[in-house]
Amino acid sequence: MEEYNPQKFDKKWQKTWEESGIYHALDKVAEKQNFYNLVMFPYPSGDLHIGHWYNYAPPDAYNRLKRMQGFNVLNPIGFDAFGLPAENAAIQRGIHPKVWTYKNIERMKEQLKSIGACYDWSREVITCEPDYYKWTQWMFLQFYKKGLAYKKKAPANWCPNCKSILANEQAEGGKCWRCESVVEQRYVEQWFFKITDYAEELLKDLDKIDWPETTKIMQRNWIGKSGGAEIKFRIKDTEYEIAVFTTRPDTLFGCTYLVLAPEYPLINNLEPKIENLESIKRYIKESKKKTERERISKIKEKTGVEIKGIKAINPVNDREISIFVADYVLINYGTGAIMAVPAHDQRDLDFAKKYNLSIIEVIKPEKAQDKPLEKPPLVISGGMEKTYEGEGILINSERFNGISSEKARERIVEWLAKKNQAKKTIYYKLRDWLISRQRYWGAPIPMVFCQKCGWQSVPEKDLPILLPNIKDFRPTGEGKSPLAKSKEFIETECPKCQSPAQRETDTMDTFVCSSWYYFRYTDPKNEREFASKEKIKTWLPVNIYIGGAEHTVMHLLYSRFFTKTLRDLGYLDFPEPFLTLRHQGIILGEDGQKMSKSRGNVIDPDEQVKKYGSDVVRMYLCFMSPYNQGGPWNPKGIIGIDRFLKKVWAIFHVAQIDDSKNEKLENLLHKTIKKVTEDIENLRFNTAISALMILVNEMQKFKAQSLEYLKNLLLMLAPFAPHLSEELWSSFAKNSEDKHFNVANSVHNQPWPKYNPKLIREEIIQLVIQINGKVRDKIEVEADIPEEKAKELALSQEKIKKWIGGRSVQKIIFVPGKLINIVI
Ligand code: ANZ
Ligand code: ZN
Repeated sequence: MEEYNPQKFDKKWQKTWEESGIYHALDKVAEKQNFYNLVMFPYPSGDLHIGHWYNYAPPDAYNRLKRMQGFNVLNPIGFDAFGLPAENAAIQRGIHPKVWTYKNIERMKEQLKSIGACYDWSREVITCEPDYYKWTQWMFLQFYKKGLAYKKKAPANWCPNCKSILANEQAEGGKCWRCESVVEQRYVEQWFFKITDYAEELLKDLDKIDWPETTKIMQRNWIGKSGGAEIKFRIKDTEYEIAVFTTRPDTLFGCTYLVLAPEYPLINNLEPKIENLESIKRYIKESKKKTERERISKIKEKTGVEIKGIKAINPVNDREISIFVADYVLINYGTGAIMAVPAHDQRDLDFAKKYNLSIIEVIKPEKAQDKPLEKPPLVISGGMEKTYEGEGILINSERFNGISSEKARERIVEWLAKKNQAKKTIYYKLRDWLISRQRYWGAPIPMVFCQKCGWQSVPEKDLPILLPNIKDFRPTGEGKSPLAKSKEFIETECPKCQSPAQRETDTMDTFVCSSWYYFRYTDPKNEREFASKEKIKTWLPVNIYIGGAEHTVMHLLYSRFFTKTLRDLGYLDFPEPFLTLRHQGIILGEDGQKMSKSRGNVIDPDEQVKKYGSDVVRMYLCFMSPYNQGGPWNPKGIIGIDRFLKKVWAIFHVAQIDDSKNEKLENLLHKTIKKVTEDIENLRFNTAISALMILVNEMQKFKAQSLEYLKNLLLMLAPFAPHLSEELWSSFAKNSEDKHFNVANSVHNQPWPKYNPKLIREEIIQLVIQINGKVRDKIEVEADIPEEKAKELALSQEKIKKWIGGRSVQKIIFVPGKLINIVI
């Protein structure tokens, strides 16, 4: 017998598939339903690692099922080629980013092809190609026209290592997403996209999409909707007022001072009245050095200075209270000022204790009695360690005493609103998306600055604004893009008045490029549009999107924003780009640790392919664990899959053909078809493979095999082991000349097998019926009887009816395949 040697045929089939164009998606196929299957495209990092394989190989099994089920599937791939990752790597190696990027793309393409996935390479998209970024720039211009792109001086996250400004999403927790350096604050002019205009819709539409709940929660928190009120505090003896944002207006009677962010503009206006101006100014200057993360840290001691000479008036009781500047209050959230309630807000309590400010408890952790208390308890202050931040009833709040905090929130705001001192408001934590990068390797921002006319957009006909091929592409470190060094690039004329003007030298955040690539795949060669409306309609929204969870508040949020904006611009008519989203887990080293070169636990997929062939690697990745969990690489596990495929190979090579029926095997076959179909549909690749293993073990017991069973086995293996299946399909067909095997056509073009429900004869089991834990009856039922049916059946048994004897049933516990317990 010829041995299983995938090295002999893997490459052959990959080449055949590529040359025949079998995986090319046609835009319209009569009687076929379109299905857009998308995987996150890689950035050209240099080498395909096992994580890439995990992102791409199991979804390919899913993809192949869809094809065989008769869907017209679009399964494209490309490269997210601009951006910091490629640029940093290029700088480290002293190679030009473009050279580096294209070299990597070439290499990664070869590696990607060795997965044997059915990508439609004819639609490849590379974001650093001018015919792609022309449209990235075009989108910028549409956003600008709509008022969704603007330039503003703003404090921004500066990564001292990457020497560039980062978006908030890329500096989560105060660290650079690329190199983990602690970011600094810089105050510079930057381009922004107004994603905040879509905050509410981005939040609301999460309910419309089938995404992992954890991912939705992260986006919800990132958008951070907060309902509350703005309360106005007058400043004594002036015409000024300070508005604060609070989510707890019910605690107003406990407000004992106000705090302004150091950047709060009113401080300038009040200067003449401030008695300690010097120390205030010093404090403001000091706080500029701190990052936002340091400022809001729960552990770091809170600092601040009282503004002497001015007082605020608490609108609920006209009490005079002090005003502080303190940097635990941020300028870019709410109104930049807060009312401090030390008894019920931990940050305020920490601060109050440090500066010896009074603490008034106003919420008691109790249920409301809905009538005012006879005698409210006394003011409690000092000695408090922990705040009570929950709901309760009001105390020390004059006529609101005894009312629930929820109700009091409404009533106090209504009351103050009449005096024009309060209004309900909503704030979002989401900030506008900062897209300027002072870096070379990105799409130039298509704007021109003219001394006379200000910022002007480049006329659309002049796009793309090409990224010049400059030698010195290193970041300057002075907050300017390397493009600023290229006179040729900068100098241009004003599109409006034709006088000399200068180009914007910042480039766009690479996440702009990746926010719309899935549209381009539908129409990758279009020179007049980013994609025609018709093509977009043909394929989008994406049916299923598979990729890592690490871009949850970046790529996955930005893409939703782009889709909504393009909808409002009239280019499409759906609100969400990705109907279903699934994340793969992470593959760990054999030692259960994260794979890293320094630990020496990295698995190189190329080596594995060399050793076992592509199918074994693919199939092992599908088999090793539930897809969304990942887990440690297990060398024994992959050997197991190797054995399995050898077994399959052997069955096909030693079998005598005998088409007589075998009832038991036939039932198992149909059960397996059902299970494998359902499991792949739900990305439960591991259990689908287990079912195939059971079937193969059973088949192995027979010397002679039925052609029909063999054929069905191959069809089910095709999504997981496409090379082996194709090889056996073609060679076996040649020898057998059987009608079952259509040699002229690839196994991957065959229809997916259907199971016959009649053949899946259910196993009959004994279901025990208990009442209050005591066995009272036994009935015969189908093993997989649904819960409702089992309960109904149990309750209708005469014996059971007698035992219940008209008493009411409290609860019914069902243990599938075993028992039912009726609690009365
Ligand atoms: C008084 C109060 C009493 C508050 C109380 C809370 C508890 P979220 O839910 O995150 O929106 N706050 C408002 N603006 C702020 C800013 N710019 N910097 C720092 N803190 C700010 O938080 C809203 C609460 O955070 C607001 O409600 C305010 O403190 C504070 F028992 O007002 B609260
Ligand atoms: Zn001009």
